[in-house]
Amino acid sequence: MDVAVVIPALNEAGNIGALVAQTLAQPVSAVIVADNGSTDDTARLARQAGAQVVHEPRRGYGFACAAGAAAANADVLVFLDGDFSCRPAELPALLAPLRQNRADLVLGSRVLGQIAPGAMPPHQRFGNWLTARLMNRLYGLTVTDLGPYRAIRRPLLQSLGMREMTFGWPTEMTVKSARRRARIVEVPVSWLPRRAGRSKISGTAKGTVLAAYYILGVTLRYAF
Ligand SMILES: Nc1nc2c(ncn2[C@@H]2O[C@H](COP(=O)(O)OP(=O)(O)OP(=O)(O)O)[C@@H](O)[C@H]2O)c(=O)[nH]1
Ligand SMILES: [Mg+2]
Repeated sequence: MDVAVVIPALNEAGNIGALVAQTLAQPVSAVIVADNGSTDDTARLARQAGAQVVHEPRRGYGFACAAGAAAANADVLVFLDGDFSCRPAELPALLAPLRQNRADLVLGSRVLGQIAPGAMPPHQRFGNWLTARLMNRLYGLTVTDLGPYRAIRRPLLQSLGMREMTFGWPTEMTVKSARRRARIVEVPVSWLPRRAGRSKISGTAKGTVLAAYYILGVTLRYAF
């Protein structure tokens, strides 16, 4: 099974070099950093560490993930954040259900795993819990979290016709896969506080409100 890792990154110069190096130490064939218009050294440091870098000037988490995915031709795509909040060493566990051919989409659950102190603010914990319950109710799922650390078969992703190019991207992937009756499996993953640099989503009021709005909107949109 050929695996490519896509890392969306916006101004992650303090994290990206070591993150790429640790990811390349895993059984993967490529690490693609989707540089979302960074104004720091993210692209150069990513390349220096051995990543393939694609540039996506349109701002948005989904735009970055989509650009990275478009540049990959592996059987399986893994997404992980560029701020070191996910552990590359947990990749084998994330990939196991795909290798065993019992999943098409594997979601890393931080609720089932370990959340480091200070890594997830209470409002995000509550919002994730509530939305996961709503998603389960509407789509017949049994998920516990809405995390970004995930692995998907590339043909499935390509068939989804992804449209949410900002905060709604991970949610759209999950609910459309559920609609397709794809096999969705959760595995426990760790969640760490971002190692360096500034928060753009959960650590800011604007980011939190926008993320909640998009995540809920997408959860409802594809339900009926
Ligand atoms: N918000 C945002 N993040 C982007 C974008 N493009 C890429 N990213 C990356 O998406 C990942 C998630 O963003 P974070 O700022 O870590 O959001 P968060 O995890 O909610 O917040 P903290 O971990 O508390 O900083 C990081 O790797 C960002 O660098 C973008 O356009 N907007
Ligand atoms: Mg983060």
